[in-house]
Amino acid sequence: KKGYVMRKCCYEANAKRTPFHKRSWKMFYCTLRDLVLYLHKDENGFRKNQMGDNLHNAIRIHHALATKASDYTKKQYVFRLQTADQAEYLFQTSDSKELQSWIDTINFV
Ligand code: I3P
Repeated sequence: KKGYVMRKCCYEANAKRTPFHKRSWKMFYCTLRDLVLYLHKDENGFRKNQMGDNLHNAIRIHHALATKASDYTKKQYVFRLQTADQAEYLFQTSDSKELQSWIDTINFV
């Protein structure tokens, strides 16, 4: 699965709260491959380097959980991703169909 999403970091590994200057929403071209979610700047970045422009922008989703973030009311179509190493992110998708599709893809790969 591939597509543009907005992402916000909430917690880093080991449930460490993301510092204020790193908590803003950012757009990424997101691709899921081999249990890793790669976050590229744009589609160009994806074509140039299929493994990710930046390995820091790769999220391992083995034993991760995606759920609708119904408690987050500032934006629509947002899901929460909790990773095995206890990091946590919010992702905003474009509509309810995309929302469900990302959640299912992440949880059932
Ligand atoms: C963050 C930015 C985020 C906001 C976050 C801010 O500031 O405004 O949009 O999250 O609030 O810290 P900055 O741009 O300086 O990084 P929301 O959009 O969810 O409000 P937070 O600290 O309450 O997560």
